[in-house]
Amino acid sequence: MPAKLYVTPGSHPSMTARLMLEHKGIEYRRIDLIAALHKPLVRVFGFSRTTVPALKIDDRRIQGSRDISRALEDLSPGRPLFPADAQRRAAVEDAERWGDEVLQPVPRRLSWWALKRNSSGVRSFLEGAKLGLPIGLAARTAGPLIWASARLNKADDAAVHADLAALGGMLDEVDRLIGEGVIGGDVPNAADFQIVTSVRLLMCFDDLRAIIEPRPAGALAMRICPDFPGHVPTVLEPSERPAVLAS
Ligand SMILES: N[C@@H](CCC(=O)N[C@@H](CS)C(=O)NCC(=O)O)C(=O)O
Repeated sequence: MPAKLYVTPGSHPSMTARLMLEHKGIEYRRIDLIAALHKPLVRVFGFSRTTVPALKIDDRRIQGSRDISRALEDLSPGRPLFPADAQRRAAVEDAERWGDEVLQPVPRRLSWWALKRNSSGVRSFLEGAKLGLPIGLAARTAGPLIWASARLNKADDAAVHADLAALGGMLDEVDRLIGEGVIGGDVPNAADFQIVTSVRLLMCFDDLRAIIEPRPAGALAMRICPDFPGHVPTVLEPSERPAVLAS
């Protein structure tokens, strides 16, 4: 039976899992769930936590993009996600952890905060998703779920303003990892797949795309993850535009 990957539209770690499964050439069926409603649903499907990506493969249930990268590596060692050399592997694992713990929450908070401010882009995130209802209807009724997701992710003005202030440094870190060859090689590794989906989601924002696109981080995100449905029109007030945007 093919693997099943539970995702939500616009979920960047879900895209990380999709890209890793495709990299490994593992056949899978994608199950799209509606954000916020997915939290109880993944529990109903037998997973222990409430997050996506959630992968059912060979009767195993694995949650979390970093646990998924390791499980895929064990199940299918071809096209490795981690270098064989111990020192290089440690660098990739560190970068993957940073991508998961530090970078990943930033585009998540920004997305829910921005959609709460202007929900006109919500339909674009649903493109291609099979939610069991027409995407026009899903988009029109998304208001309470956007509000709930913003609240669940603590995506308030203070958190988002801090994220915007930190964004330039985070993009510098991605560029540094590329410069040092930890990510950005000819064949992507687990840290590439972890980090580029966050950068790619940030590039869905009209407010941010132009400053990310010319950077090594932007080029790498477009190379590894060219297709990421979603478009967030300009939402930032001039006073909220981070220093990185002003330069
Ligand atoms: N960092 C973890 C967690 C992913 C995560 O937080 N996913 C969000 C969607 S992008 C989610 O399912 N949130 C629901 C929750 O926090 O309960 C990973 O990379 O898998």
